[in-house]
Amino acid sequence: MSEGLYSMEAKDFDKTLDLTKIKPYGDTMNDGKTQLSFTLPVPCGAEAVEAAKQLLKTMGFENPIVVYYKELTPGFTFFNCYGSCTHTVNYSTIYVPKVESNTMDMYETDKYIKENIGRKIVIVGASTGTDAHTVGIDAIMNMKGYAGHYGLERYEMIEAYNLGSQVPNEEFIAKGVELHADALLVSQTVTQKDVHIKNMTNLIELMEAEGLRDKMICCCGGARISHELAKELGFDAGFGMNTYADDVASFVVQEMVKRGMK
Ligand code: B12
Repeated sequence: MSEGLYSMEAKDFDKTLDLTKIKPYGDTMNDGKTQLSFTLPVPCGAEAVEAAKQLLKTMGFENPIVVYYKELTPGFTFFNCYGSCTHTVNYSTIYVPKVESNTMDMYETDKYIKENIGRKIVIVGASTGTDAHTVGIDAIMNMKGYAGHYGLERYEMIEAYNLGSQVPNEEFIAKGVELHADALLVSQTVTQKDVHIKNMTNLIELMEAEGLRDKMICCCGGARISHELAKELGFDAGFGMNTYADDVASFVVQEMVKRGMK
């Protein structure tokens, strides 16, 4: 066997896992290996590659390598890079607020509604404001569901209304009132320039102004939505990526019972 990496044995590699100092794992523990991509507003060429490497060093990456770069349009260069992260995070002290409910499947939720609420509940959902993305709210509401989880339309004890996308907040609230909604579900995908924050804040303000806020449970979801953000904005719960109808349905019905909503 030749020199260098090939002559190393498993015992030569770092295997220490210290949860107070975690960093990215590439080939071996604590090597910090990270892949990242970005665009710089400069013409494609050697100077652009050097600028990308210098930027990586400033970000705290050792041994920066540009593995791919391409002109996007004149004056703009896209990069894929690797580097070894020099920073660490104390994982053991991390606290993340989460939705506190027991997640039940569709059958369990239907049974829970029958036993604890005694009537069908009404849930109205939409992708609101200027947001045109429907796949997220469809994943939660459509009969066929998503990734093996049935959507709310399939639940025997839930009347689910999916209003689609780009629904203005005023229209969304009016529909909720008309249908006697127990819960409103907002989906937000576009977060550029914090457009989701403005839109979701506006919804809560309108509901408060109309004296409706405590009459309906308000949940939001989307790839960049967290429970913490949702609570900050005045929602009851927020659901991020890898959440399903089960999660939000379980939360809504348990919250209804907690609040005595019959
Ligand atoms: C498909 C798509 C589109 C389609 C949408 C078609 C449709 N009918 O929905 C089209 C082509 C129309 C589109 C348009 C645009 N898009 Co687009 N799009 C995507 C794409 C590729 C996939 C999104 C998706 O469907 N994901 C699958 C679903 C299932 O995931 P999800 O939405 O996260 O939902 C899950 C959870 O988040 C959660 N969830 C979601 N909502 C809710 C709600 C509740 C109540 C609950 C409980 C849970 C929940 O449950 C779901 C299941 O687990 C993403 C990139 C990507 N790969 O993610 C970009 C992306 C979302 N789009 C983006 C952008 C910028 C746009 C445009 C603004 C582009 C433009 N300049 O025109 C426009 C939107 C214009 C507008 N007014 O909204 C950006 C958003 C960046 C940002 N964070 O702001 C992304 C991330 C692409 C990118 N990297 O830049 N897009």
